[in-house]
Amino acid sequence: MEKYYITTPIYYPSANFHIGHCYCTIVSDAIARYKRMKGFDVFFQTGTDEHGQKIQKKAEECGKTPKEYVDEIVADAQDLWKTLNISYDNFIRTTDEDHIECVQKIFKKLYDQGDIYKGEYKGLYCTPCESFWTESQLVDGKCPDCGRDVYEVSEEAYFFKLSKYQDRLVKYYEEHPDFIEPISRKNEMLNNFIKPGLEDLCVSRTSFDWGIPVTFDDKHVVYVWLDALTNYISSLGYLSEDDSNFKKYWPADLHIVGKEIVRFHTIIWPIILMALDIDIPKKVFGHGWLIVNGGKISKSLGNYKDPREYIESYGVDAVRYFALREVPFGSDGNFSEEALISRINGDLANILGNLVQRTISMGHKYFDGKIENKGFEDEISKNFIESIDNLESIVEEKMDKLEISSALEEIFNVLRASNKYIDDTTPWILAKDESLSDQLQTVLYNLIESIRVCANLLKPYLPTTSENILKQINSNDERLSFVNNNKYELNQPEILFKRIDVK
Ligand code: ME8
Repeated sequence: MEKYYITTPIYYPSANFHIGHCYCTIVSDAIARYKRMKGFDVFFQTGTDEHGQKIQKKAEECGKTPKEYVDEIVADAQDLWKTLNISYDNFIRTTDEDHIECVQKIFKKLYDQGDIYKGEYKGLYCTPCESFWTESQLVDGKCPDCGRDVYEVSEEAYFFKLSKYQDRLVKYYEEHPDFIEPISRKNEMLNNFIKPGLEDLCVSRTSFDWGIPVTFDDKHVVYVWLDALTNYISSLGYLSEDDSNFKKYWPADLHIVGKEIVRFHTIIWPIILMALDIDIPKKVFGHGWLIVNGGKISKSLGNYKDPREYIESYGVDAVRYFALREVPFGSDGNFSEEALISRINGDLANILGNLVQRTISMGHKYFDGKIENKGFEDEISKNFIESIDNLESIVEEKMDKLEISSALEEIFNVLRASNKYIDDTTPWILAKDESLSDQLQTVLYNLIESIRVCANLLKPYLPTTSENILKQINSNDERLSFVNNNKYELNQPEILFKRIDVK
């Protein structure tokens, strides 16, 4: 069985999880489910990035220890992923003991081989914010975060020799044109960061202690990005006694990341891996952001809602469908409740729900729910069946290019064509003539086959709805093409998606 290792970023448990975080996780889940459906041995990982100054501060503000603080948020995140039907195989926390050990071993290894060295960090410092800044980052000469004075500081720190690997990285990009997608993000990396010259990276801090201690110099904690990126291999047992998962699943097939962290995943991460002499992930995909009312999602802007509220109001698959369908994967997109409702009414209720409801009702009305293929053929039906048969390979082509919205669009085109097939074949007229009974039954059979194939193809995206549809047509046939000789005994139809009154 071919393996497929897919990851989401590991999230900071520093603020409430919002619909933007769900976006990335839903997309990754749909890809993981799709690959499983295609017979891959999938390892799908998500998790939380729990160290660093930011989290230490938040915890202090809440009067908790950092660990108490993150434990609560992590439990909440896991609850949210469960509600969204996220089928991860592993949830990693950077406070897990085996992760900590792995990071420490990597740090020591890189130090021993001379890729990490001790030096001095020189820069500008804002004491209240405990942040380092460069001259160009200041706003009117003051801290860009709090507006207070900064002063020059030097802190003892360890550095990682990024610069030594610059040429190898560029060569890697050239030899692996699919490594970074979309292509615009690769150009951005090359032009904005690599061509001006990579500087060695500060990889330890001494001014706070909520981090992984450097084993041989314990006033230092490991820089949070070195800690976080390592999650992708620590979870597989890299440098541990049992590294069988590492041997099996590494390199990752796909890291899905937001556009603002592409830099960490396509410059720092591959260089760490080069220094460790292990393979580089096959692909890093930098997706866009979900924007709410034209801006970032945040409590202070008043546009934040707990994603569970949307799920309670509209159902989990409506939220999943919106995330997957509305925005072409890679671009930014606007999230609004109006747009969500419009997708529910337009696609889920009118096209999908309506088709299933109409077809099953006619099956009961005309044949007591017992439907089989009576072998009637005409041009309209032939074309219709052909479109059902072509769908699987079209969806595959789109999914291989990570064009998830287009894959869904194609499935909905067939669902739309199924509604049109009803209008074209007019079953209610056929039903008036006893001698056309076989023709009528075949029309309904073709429709149910279309529903069956589409429901199976929709499983990665709308798992609950697919299951519900297959239950309604009483089928467990998972084949993804038109089958001639199924026999159906339909269950009663149930409404899949209620139309939402916008008022
Ligand atoms: O960056 N729309 O964590 P994070 C789409 N811990 N995606 C969004 C979004 C939005 N409105 N807001 C956030 C981190 N995201 C690090 C990752 S990986 C080794 C370490 C995405 O919690 C964001 O783009 O700040 C990022 O990919 C992910 O959520 C986690 O963000």
